[in-house]
Amino acid sequence: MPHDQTGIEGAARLLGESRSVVVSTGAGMSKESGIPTFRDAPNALWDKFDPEKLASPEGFLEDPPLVWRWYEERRRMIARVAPNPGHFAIAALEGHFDRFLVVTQNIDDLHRKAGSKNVVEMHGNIFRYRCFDMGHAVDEIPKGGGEIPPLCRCGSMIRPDVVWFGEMLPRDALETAFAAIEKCDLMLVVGTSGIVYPVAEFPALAKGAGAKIVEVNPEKTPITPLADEFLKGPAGEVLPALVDEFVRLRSQ
Ligand code: BJW
Repeated sequence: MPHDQTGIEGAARLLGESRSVVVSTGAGMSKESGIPTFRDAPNALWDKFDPEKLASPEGFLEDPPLVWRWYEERRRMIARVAPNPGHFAIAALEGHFDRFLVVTQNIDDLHRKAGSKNVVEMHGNIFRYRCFDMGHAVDEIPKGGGEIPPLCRCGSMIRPDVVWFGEMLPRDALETAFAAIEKCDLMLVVGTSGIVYPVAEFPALAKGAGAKIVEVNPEKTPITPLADEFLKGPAGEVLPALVDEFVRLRSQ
């Protein structure tokens, strides 16, 4: 057994007692799909690249072609990968609850590709574009993913529609997330290091509002002390086992 069965049973029982669930996911969720995480070695994105340079408005303005190329390369790589069993397990849970929301920091669209319907993207989506100055949505960019950012009809540079350090998160996404967190009975936190705000504070907000917390991660994080169940292991193995156990308990 690659993971702790007692923890799985406890977490499945907590799910069984819940009517309203929020699932908060980070980069570890997509690691088994082949997308590197940002911070956990080896091969983390931020080992090789400076986050302030590549994921901040200042970094973009300093070297637009560098940032544009970096995101185009990542976009092409992400377009080739598929959801993993963890994404499918979360999608399979959705129909069992009165309210169920996936709040993801990931920009890869894999929750929707796995069939999740109620998804809020806190840090944007790498398959969308907008312009830097005005935020105009850009439906089509010239084919071929050139070496420099194309220009919007307003003359401003086009950028990926993701949230960089120092930028506000989308207001709608924040409002939807906060409303669901306030009312949830359980928050399932998967594959995030829990250090990037404001999403890092979601588990504490949920706990403060009376929710149970279940965390899935191969490593402990700052969220772990809040967890009622910590399921140590990779999302692609732990989540299918958790959903199987939840369904087994339901059918008893
Ligand atoms: C597995 C696994 C497996 C491995 N299965 N798990 C309050 C206090 C302090 C600072 C701030 C604060 N409020 C705002 C800030 C500043 C800043 C911030 O938080 N900085 C911290 C680093 C200190 N936040 C912001 O700037 C945010 N904006 C904001 O708050 O606006 C208002 C404001 C602005 C300025 C000042 C004050 C207020 C915006 C944050 C935007 C983050 N953007 C990025 C890039 C997105 C685009 C892109 O992809 O390029 O988002 S940074 C990067 O980190 C990315 C991620 O979404 C985010 C979180 O990373 P995540 O998902 O947790 O990944 P990792 O790699 O860190 O962790 C992976 C985890 O998976 C690990 O735990 C592994 O163990 C685990 N794992 N394999 C399950 N198989």
